[in-house]
Amino acid sequence: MEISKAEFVKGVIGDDYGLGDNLPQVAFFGRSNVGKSSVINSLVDKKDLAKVSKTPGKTREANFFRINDSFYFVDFPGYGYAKRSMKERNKMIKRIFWYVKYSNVRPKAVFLIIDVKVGLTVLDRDMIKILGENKHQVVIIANKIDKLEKIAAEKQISSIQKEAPHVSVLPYSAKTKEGKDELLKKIMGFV
Ligand SMILES: Nc1nc2c(ncn2[C@@H]2O[C@H](COP(=O)(O)OP(=O)(O)OP(=O)(O)O)[C@@H](O)[C@H]2O)c(=O)[nH]1
Ligand SMILES: [Mg+2]
Repeated sequence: MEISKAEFVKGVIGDDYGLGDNLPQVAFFGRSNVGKSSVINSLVDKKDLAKVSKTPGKTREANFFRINDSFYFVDFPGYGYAKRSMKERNKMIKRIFWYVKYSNVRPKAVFLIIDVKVGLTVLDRDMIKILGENKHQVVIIANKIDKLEKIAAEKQISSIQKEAPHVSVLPYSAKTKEGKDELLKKIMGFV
């Protein structure tokens, strides 16, 4: 299935993630700068639906995009950006944990985006653990695969897969759109 319509609906700073229409949500989590906004743009074939930042850590709101009038992509602020104050980083992580644990809206799935060259960080592992404990469906998107040669890419994917054996890991590039069909298929299976 293709995405024929994608529109920005709103940015949420507080804790109210319901939009009053009960449409399903899929969430995109990940460290700052891993390409969350770029992945969303690549899926909807628009260059700047979600703001892509030269300076990481720019997205502060959880941004809601309505897709095909039938579900939402939620672009969460990145966690773990080193240049932010510890206090602010903790605040961000708390908000994400709150959404995962207590929000009135449960996402149908969480797509955890990582930079394939960096692999899983400590915060990503914590996130996977908490998502698992709260029975969320999780898929890891190993983004920026275009930055690795084929053999290095395969090696890195299998080592990420070994670290997170119960989660599927999708090689992806928001730049070349490698993996797009597989990712769309996964998303459509959840919503
Ligand atoms: N080579 C390459 N670069 C990418 C890819 N995806 C994103 N980028 C680049 O990575 C940088 C960060 O991308 P964003 O989409 O803004 O990342 P983000 O995770 O939304 O960042 P925050 O909102 O700050 O948390 C930008 O310079 C993008 O152009 C990719 O697949 N390949
Ligand atoms: Mg972003």
